[in-house]
Amino acid sequence: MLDLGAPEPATKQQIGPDAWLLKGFALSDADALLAAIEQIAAQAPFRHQVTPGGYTMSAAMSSCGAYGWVTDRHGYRYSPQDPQSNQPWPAIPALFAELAERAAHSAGFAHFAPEACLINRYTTGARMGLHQDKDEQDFTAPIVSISLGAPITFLFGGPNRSDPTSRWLLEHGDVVVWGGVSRLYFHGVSPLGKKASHPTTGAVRYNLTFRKVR
Ligand code: MD3
Ligand code: FE
Repeated sequence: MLDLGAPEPATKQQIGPDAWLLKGFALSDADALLAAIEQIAAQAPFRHQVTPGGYTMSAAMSSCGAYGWVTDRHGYRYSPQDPQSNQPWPAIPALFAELAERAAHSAGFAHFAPEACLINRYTTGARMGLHQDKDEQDFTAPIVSISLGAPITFLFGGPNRSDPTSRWLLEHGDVVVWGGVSRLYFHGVSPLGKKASHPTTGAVRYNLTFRKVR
């Protein structure tokens, strides 16, 4: 039997130094990903966390993997337990890890083994302001993100907060790999639009980000 191996994404678009948009890379796994998110959320429910500045995040979050990302009045950190249950986070499903590894490989990062998967859930108006992801100890590993559900506008800046931003539409099934210097670039997402919706999720967007933490 002829085996062509992993299918290449329809388009692999470079959006920054070592940052690659793999359009539709997760499309064929999208239903299974959404079902797995539902299972994870049954164990570790989505919650609106509060930042050290006292601001309640508009995106609801959960996590799976050896570590989850936690913020409260005391600061940001990775924690091996869900502070809401004091239990370990649910394991990263094999499908998640395989997909993230395949995406990283396709962008030139071999042997990516995520230790944490953060799950963001956006409803109408939810956003994420410009920020850097700096709570991990190893910036040489890439971050892989998977978008599911309603489309959103992603803002991609540079190494300084004041750098100009480019805008990219992230749609159901899109995967982005952020490595190299892009790994520390400022980024965020615009508020989820009032008309943004997807046949499967309605007016909800999920984003999975896979990270090496230590
Ligand atoms: C670029 N999430 O969880 S995903 C985050 O759509 C986060 O939920 C956004 O920013 C979301 O921290 C954007 C794309 C993304 C994730 C991590 C990055 C882009 C990144 C890290 C470095 C550079
Ligand atoms: Fe981020």
